[in-house]
Amino acid sequence: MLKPEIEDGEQTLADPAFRADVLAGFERRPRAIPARWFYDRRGSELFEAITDLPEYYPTRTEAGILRTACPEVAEIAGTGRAVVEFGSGSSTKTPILLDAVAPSVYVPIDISGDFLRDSSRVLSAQFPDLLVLPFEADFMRPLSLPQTIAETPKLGFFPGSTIGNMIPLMAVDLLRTMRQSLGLGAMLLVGMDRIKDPDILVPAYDDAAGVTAAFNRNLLERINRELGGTIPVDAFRHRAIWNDDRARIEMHLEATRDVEFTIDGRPFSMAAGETIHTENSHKYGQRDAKILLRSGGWTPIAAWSDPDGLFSLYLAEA
Ligand code: AVJ
Repeated sequence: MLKPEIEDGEQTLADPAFRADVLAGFERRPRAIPARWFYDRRGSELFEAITDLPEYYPTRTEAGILRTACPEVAEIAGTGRAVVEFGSGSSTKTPILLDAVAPSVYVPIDISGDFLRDSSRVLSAQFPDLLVLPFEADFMRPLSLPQTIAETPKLGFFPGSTIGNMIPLMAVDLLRTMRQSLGLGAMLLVGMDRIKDPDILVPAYDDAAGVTAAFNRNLLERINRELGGTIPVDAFRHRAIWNDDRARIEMHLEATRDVEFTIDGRPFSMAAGETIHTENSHKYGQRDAKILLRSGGWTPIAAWSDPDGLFSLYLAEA
């Protein structure tokens, strides 16, 4: 995913929602900023680099599961569905599903029009017979899909364990919203990362090469770039911790000394040791995942995992 034509260091026009989330996030205690703001151009590049790290198993594991599962998904879901992807088409996973299901229509949904246009162009070139209908929207809200596919049953696709970024309350809300958006007779294929030994989980979010640390700190750089911030980024340390009680990896940025800075002209200060909570990545056991799906109005009908039980893929029906 590439966001074009912005030079590094150039002050870009700030998204008012980004500004509001950052200011509110520094005001509250504990300080917290929603994880969705990681993904500016630099953040998306760093995330791509994370997916290639030896410690970060989810992406390659899920791709492996998809290669086995998708032909079976096609058998269960049948042909003639429109595939609707929530968070638009990453480079490697979407083609695996499209190859197996051979839908006539593919609807990638993303909040960023730039990413959406880029990934749609790539997929259209790869699948010349596929009608690609990019849809720029916040998939957390109910959406009306194009009238042309009103009668076509949908197969929702929500890979990458993105659902793990949400606290369960929000995840259930989203599942219900998806059910409403996808309509009667819909199915949903969703990837969830599993609970496992913290000795595997923590390094996946705190890699030896420091790419995840750079990804986390880029949020502060983005604030400086887009909101005219003066945060001393090198005074912050990346932290990844396993919260066993809530079954999630948390990422934080910890001030290593007392710091004072401004964001959009407003003064802020943090004492050494204080943190900003930047991400949750919830992990679900197989029963947890099924309860979550049912709570969101979906009936699980099939599940697939890798041989090591690191990651799972679920197929559910509305
Ligand atoms: C894209 C949200 C699934 O939680 O594993 C990777 C993001 N953060 N390394 C995840 C992420 C740090 C990733 N998701």
